[in-house]
Amino acid sequence: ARKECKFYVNASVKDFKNSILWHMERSLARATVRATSRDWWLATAMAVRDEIMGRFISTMSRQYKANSKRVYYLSLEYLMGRLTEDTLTNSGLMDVAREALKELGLDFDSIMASEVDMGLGNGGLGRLAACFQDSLATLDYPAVGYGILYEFGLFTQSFEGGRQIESPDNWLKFGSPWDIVRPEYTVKVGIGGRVEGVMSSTGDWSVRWIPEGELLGVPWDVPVVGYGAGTVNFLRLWESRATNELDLNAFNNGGYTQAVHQKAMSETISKVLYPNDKTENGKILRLMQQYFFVTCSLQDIIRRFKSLNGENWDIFADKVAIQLNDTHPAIAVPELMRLLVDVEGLGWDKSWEICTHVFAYTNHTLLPEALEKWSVPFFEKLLPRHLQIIYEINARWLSYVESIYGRDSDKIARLSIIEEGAPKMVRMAYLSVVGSHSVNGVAELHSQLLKESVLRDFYQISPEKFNNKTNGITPRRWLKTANEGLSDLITKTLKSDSWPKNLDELKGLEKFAEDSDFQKKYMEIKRENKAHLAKIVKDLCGVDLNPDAIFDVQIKRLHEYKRQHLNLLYILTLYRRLLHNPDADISPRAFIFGAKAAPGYDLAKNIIWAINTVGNVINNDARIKGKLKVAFIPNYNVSLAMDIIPAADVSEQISTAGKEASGTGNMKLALNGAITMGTLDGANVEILEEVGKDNVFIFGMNVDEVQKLKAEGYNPWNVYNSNENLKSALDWLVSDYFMPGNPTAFEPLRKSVLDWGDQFMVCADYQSYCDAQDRLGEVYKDKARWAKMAILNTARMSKFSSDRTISEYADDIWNLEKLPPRE
Ligand code: DL6
Repeated sequence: ARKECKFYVNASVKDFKNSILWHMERSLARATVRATSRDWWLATAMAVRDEIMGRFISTMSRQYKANSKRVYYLSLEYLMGRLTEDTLTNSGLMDVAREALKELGLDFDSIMASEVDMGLGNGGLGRLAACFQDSLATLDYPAVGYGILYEFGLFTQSFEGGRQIESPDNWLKFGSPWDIVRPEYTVKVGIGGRVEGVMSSTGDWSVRWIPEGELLGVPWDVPVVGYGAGTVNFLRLWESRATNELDLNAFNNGGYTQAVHQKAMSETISKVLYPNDKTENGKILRLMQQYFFVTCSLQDIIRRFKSLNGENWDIFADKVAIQLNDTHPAIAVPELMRLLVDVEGLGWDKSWEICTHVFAYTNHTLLPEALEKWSVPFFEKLLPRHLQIIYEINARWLSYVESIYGRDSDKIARLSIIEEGAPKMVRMAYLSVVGSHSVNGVAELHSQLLKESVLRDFYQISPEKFNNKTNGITPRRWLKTANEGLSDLITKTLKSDSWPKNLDELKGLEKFAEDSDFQKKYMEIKRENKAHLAKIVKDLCGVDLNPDAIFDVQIKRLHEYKRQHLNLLYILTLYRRLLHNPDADISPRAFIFGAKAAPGYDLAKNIIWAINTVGNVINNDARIKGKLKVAFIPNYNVSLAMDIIPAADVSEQISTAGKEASGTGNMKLALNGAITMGTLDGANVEILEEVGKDNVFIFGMNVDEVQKLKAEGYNPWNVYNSNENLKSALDWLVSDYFMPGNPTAFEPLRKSVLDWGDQFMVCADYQSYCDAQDRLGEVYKDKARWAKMAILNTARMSKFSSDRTISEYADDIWNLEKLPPRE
């Protein structure tokens, strides 16, 4: 029997088409003859929106009536991408919309391409938050995602002479049909000022924060439709506004510019997403952003709780679970304490018990530079009351530490939330650990390393807090929507359309892995996807790619630890080999990159420039007969990922072991049948476990070997001097060959892996990487074997559905029940 999935919305093509036309006229005041693609997209988005609004309202009222526990996901980033197509998939209206637009004489894909990506995140962490929202709604969990409505998302990237140029991403310039403003839930946010002691009528002392300034947080809701539309949750994103349009006093006193300045300052907070994915320490505006969205969200949570439960604080933790997505919202710990103690008048002990039952913290990185610390003088200036609270939390925590270890000053210094120094710093990760009942990493290996390294002392005191939640991705966006060809084949083969909700069903494909008919269909779809990507690449990069070449893909943020430059060294090695022997029997390769570098990260930008420059020479070298191509796709974002991933043959996951917490691109690519070329890092380890060693290429040192070599005293020059190919590649890079007249252009890159110590051990892993790449090239020649590997990757990825991840969070951390519709 066919497995069906229930969909809660329904519309005929005729009605949907009429709805689009209605919106074109009534909402957009546009005659169809003059309508642009953007108008058609807007009218279509509005037509879908209409269909899901009823589900949105019924979900809210269901959750309200049941007074169910909710999880609140606090994240400074949500990398949502485009919303319309995803909403069409999840509401089951995709075919209807396609047909309706077709009847209107329009091309669905080009209309959908008018939507600007909602790029309110840097990379993996923000995209994970987006996948989690999809799974929460799909699994019918009551949930709200809180964040900031940045006016400018992650910068737009272009290349000039191969170098990265950034420009602002003004995504909200014309508004978005998916954002619904809720002025009635506006909250006030204090900043700066001083703390005063006050005596109550009963003679008790209490403390009051008298902020110096005040601004407003205005919420905008973005509906999140679960697959089937049984549940429609929402993201609530805060926009900062000035309390008064203009400070009239200042204005009347002739201080017009000052009044305008104050307004501008208040509204600056939600202006722009910080474009670094790992380091943003020390920027006062960043701390203000963190506090702003945290207090808005906590005030909103408390308001909702009180409207249902009054002042029955005893049950607060039964109704509220709060997940801290990294340390960015860690200020929530002292802020909830302040709201409970100072504003609600609860005692310290009671408030602390509530906090530690409500909060849970996810760590996303081991890189020391990414562990947030804020200077105490900053806090004093901006959040004086919070600093007091943090000191109080720390004093109590350290006296507990002392009760275990005695006066061990070393231990105490290591476990203190305050780092001594000039200036003193608040360690946000420690604050998060102390204030939470759960601490998790995002892949088995990462969770293990957390316990052994950065949080070791905390693990020894409270091992029960620590757990792992291996990341996941939503199959709705990353397979069903992104790869329609493969989705249709899966649906037909499994005789099921419920697999997007139950990814375990994909295991049913295993028995077709060696079926030549299925292999043929599977690989034909891959080829179509490659041809589609080749067109995009031609358009964006001017590079011709041969769809029969191996599409070797590395898409992720540009960072030394991710080692795009190791990939480049192999490209140089292969190029050199081909120049020596243009007839060498190698599988033609297209190396495809997508990556943004943080604007202030010079070495990352140097790597981009080097890849573009080398690529340009290779792409124009007739001697190698088109066997090698390099394309760096500009402005990599979620939408481009949806075109690239279905077309990939190879997935480059080549970070230094121990540095990539998990990765999620690795999961998306493998699900779409790309074979992983990877180190034993992050979730690669679990991908290997799932797909089996015959279906991935593993190379390089593992974590123990990396640590051992470091301890022994690693010297990259030794590798360089003993490896002819490595030496040639690195020397070639700084010769006149690639940059006539400017041979030192890529000195920084070369120095980083030689003179500066090669922190990420590029040289050490070079030979092993080249060998694995060569092996891969050989295996690709055996078409049946390759097809089998690709199919088995798709069939064995079910563990990496974010539905599995979210179920684990709900059961183990949040103690959260599903609330499905009863209709
Ligand atoms: O957990 C999501 C994602 C992981 O898959 C990546 O491995 C990891 O690098 C990324 N972490 C960050 C953390 N940055 N900070 N802080 O982006 O998280």
